[in-house]
Amino acid sequence: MSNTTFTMIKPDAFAEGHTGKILDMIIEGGFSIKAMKVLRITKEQAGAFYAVHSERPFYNDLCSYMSSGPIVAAVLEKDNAVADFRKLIGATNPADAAEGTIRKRFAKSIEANAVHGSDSDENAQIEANFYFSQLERG
Ligand code: IDP
Ligand code: MG
Repeated sequence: MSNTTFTMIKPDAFAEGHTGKILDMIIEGGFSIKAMKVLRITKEQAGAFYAVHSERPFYNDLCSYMSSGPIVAAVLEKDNAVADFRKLIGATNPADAAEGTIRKRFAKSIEANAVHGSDSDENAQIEANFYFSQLERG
């Protein structure tokens, strides 16, 4: 599965109309979109998705934020997808994100940082399965 990663366009970026430009950067970056949908998740679903962070001080705010409006969820393919996508999105904190990255361009804060990207092949699989059935993923 080293050719697959999972992303979300987060509520602030979606609400501000950055979806088209972000998808363009993803496609220009050499990724193909294997599955994609717009949806809203509940705070409980956000809590399950980010369960790994449940002990962190920002967890409750993060779950409220991620359920505050529509998001885009997508499965992406490219050789070396996980690492290359983390490079394309940039550091978690936009203050540390490199020029030309999606977060540098669109993130508003360390929390409202525009996009999600999986951090391992294993999590890419788990996260894609969280949002998409096998049928939807093809
Ligand atoms: P990542 O999205 O770059 O992998 P993680 O450490 O996995 O970063 O954190 C998950 C998400 O939690 C971040 O994308 C961001 O939205 C939020 N977050 C991370 N660290 C902080 C923080 O220190 N304050 C507020 N929100 C944070
Ligand atoms: Mg992470």
